[in-house]
Amino acid sequence: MSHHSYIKVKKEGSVAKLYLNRPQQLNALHRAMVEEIVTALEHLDGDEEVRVIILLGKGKTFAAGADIDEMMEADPIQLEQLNQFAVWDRIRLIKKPLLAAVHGVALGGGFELALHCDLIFAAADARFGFPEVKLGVMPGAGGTQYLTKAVGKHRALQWLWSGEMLEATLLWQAGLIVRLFPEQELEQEVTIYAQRLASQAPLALRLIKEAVNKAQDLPLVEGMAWERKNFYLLFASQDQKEGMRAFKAKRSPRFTGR
Ligand code: DAK
Repeated sequence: MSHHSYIKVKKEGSVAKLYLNRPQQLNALHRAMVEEIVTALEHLDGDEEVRVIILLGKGKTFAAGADIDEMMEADPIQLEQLNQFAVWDRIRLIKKPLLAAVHGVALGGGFELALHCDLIFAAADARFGFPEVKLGVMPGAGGTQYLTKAVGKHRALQWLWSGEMLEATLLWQAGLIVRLFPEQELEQEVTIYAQRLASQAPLALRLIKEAVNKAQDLPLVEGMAWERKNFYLLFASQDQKEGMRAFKAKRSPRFTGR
């Protein structure tokens, strides 16, 4: 189904895979590529057959950051007028579970893309980093915010100031990566995880995601209100009835997402 230039999309039942596919440039993210990624994510988010989305990289690596060639001569007025983050910010609006499977490196914008996913899985020898400081700039696509929320101020500052490559094991210890696998098993293992997730009630998954994201943004009382609203909402679903009846009948539930 893929008619894209810089990505590849593959549907495997209820799991969709979106591959970054600009391997000669180590999947460096330029504007046209970001546009393709976000448009495809939105398409999959609206596709009833799809329940979980996995982001992966083709070739040697996940993504070596934003495209330096494209940024090099930029000036601030041009950047303001391009308003390229308007596209990027739509990633946050994806409602379905979004998993990153990272091998090779995830640097700069590549790391930020992984941080926009709900869970990050990685190859045991993958490396991550924010090299922006070495280019005389700083992250602009959420790096300082997402990383700080994920690992706290002190580790975030250390890593953002150094610009160093960080071993996946270090990020796993920090709780940012949920599981590590040998690189040759990464895609298969993340697919198995995604398939299991795809058998859960889809509306529950998306409303849990929304509530957890609110927990990161809002004061507790407001977050609790979101939780309660979403909890009530699920009682309007057929899957709530199915889940509870299946429990009583001692059989497995069959969730339809309705
Ligand atoms: N941009 C452009 N080309 C890149 C690239 C990049 N980020 N990374 C690699 N390439 C290109 C290389 O130039 C090289 O091209 P040729 O020389 O073959 O033409 C080819 O990919 C292979 O790379 P290497 O020869 O360097 O491969 P190595 O295995 O030796 O090294 C490396 C791999 C990952 C260590 C190295 O390539 C590297 O350090 N890359 C740059 C890492 C980096 O500084 N990344 C940029 C951080 S700044 C935005 C979103 C995010 C951002 C901005 C805007 N929007 C939504 C608009 C964030 C900014 C950043 O990410």
